[in-house]
Amino acid sequence: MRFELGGGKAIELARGDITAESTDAIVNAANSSLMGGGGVDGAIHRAGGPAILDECKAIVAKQGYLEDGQVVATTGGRLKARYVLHTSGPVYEDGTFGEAETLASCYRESIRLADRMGLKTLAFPSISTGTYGYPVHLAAPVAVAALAEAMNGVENVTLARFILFDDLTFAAYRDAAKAFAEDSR
Ligand code: AR6
Repeated sequence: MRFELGGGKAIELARGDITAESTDAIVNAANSSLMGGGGVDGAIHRAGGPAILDECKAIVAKQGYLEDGQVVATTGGRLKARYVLHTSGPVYEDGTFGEAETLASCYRESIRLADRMGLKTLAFPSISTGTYGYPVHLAAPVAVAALAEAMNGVENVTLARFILFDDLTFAAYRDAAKAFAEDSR
């Protein structure tokens, strides 16, 4: 499913496994330690191999833990994607702890970093809606709006894909993207 943003830019939604994506970079829903974990983080480290963790360790040694909503880049190791952008989403409490702002920052800062790196295509998982407990029907509209807004503000990134692991998550993002497209007409 594809949503045109104008200016030759688009957002696509697909069901699937993000480790198989051949976009220039994939985004990892990591945590601030950058030491790997379960969910999509575990899958990316398994598929990409140990080079990714080595690079994460070097980043933490140099600049300390990653703040929530911020992003750092490593190479993709054995992945098809050349780079992995690691971001730490918010742990969802009840929505009053700035969770939406932090979640939006993950998407916005990933797009901006990819753009500074000269990348054109990027794939995202549904950040924070697994282990971190963000209800997907609340996360999806935040994610779609933040991504569309950030893409409109950059030069190089022309395609962002949401790669969604299950039917419920896909449906939530499809509904959010349709509503966003209608609202922006
Ligand atoms: N491809 C695409 N999406 C996936 C994949 C995959 N291979 N595997 C899982 N998902 P989660 P979070 C979906 O828990 O909530 C980790 O331990 C999953 O179904 O991976 O941001 C980190 O180290 C869900 O829809 O990330 C952190 O400690 C979505 O990815 C913590 O979990 C996000 O689920 C981050 O939690």
